[in-house]
Amino acid sequence: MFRFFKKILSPFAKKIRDLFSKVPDDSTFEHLEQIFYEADLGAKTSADLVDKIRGICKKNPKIGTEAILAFVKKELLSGIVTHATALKNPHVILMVGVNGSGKTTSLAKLASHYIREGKKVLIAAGDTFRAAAIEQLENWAKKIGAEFVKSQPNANPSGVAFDAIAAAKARGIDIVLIDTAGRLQTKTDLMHELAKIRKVCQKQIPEAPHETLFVVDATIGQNAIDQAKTFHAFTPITGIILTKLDGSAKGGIAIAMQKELQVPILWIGTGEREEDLLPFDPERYVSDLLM
Ligand SMILES: Nc1nc2c(ncn2[C@@H]2O[C@H](COP(=O)(O)OP(=O)(O)OP(=O)(O)O)[C@@H](O)[C@H]2O)c(=O)[nH]1
Ligand SMILES: [Mg+2]
Repeated sequence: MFRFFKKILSPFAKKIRDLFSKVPDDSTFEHLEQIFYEADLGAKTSADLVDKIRGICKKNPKIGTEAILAFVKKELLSGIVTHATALKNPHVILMVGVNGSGKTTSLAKLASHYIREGKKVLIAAGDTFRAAAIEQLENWAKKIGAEFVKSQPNANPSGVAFDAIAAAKARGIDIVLIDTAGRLQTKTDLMHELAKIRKVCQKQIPEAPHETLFVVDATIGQNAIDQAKTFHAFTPITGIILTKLDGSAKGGIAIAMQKELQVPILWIGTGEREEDLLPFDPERYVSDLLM
């Protein structure tokens, strides 16, 4: 499964190795900053890292490339949050994010993951704005064998969440996954609606939703961080799903996001099929980044 990460991440380490195959000078460090920046590590992290590496090279001109890479690895991992979620019964997961980020697909992938683990899963069509969105999710539910709760198009999404959790309690469901409509983080009224959905979940189970997962497209680069910050301000995000990493050559966004937000990336989307979802392991990821 980690061959995927290696494929997208290994050019990063190769570029650094090539760069340090010669005695470093000022242009080496400029180049290095560019490599970090292009990998989507963000301007500040890139500049800070280069300053530190420049200092190390000055102090120890004979330091080898592998030692530099080991230092980069340590730095990238510092401050990265990890987590373990204990599943509640029923365990309620709310999916949020901007339009087209991959919420519905990721929800189906997660549902499929839990079903393969032997859990009873119920999916709630909380994106009530479009009939097509309800249909898309219903098709997934049929395909993967999940129970399904929906409303009429344009019904109140909070009502669907409320009904879904009630049904889950009555039917002994383990996992409830609630889809929501995509929304731009600048649309304040829609952002407030997310808070309403959360409140209604709490009427059914005081701790619900147990997870609020922010789904974000890796190919949009640093904008992902701004999006996440605004969502986080309206509705506390407990984890991130980074999608479409198969379409991005820039693995650094995963590191930059966690450092900036202090919210763990839990899953990574690597394609459009239900099995294209990988759990995110920062240690392993950074190792592959620097292979
Ligand atoms: N290549 C690739 N495509 C993905 C991935 N995740 C989702 N997609 C595709 O991205 C498109 C949008 O996915 P959806 O799951 O419908 O996105 P959404 O966030 O639910 O969209 P809205 O409900 O319209 O806001 C679909 O064509 C998906 O197949 C991924 O990890 N990799
Ligand atoms: Mg959707």
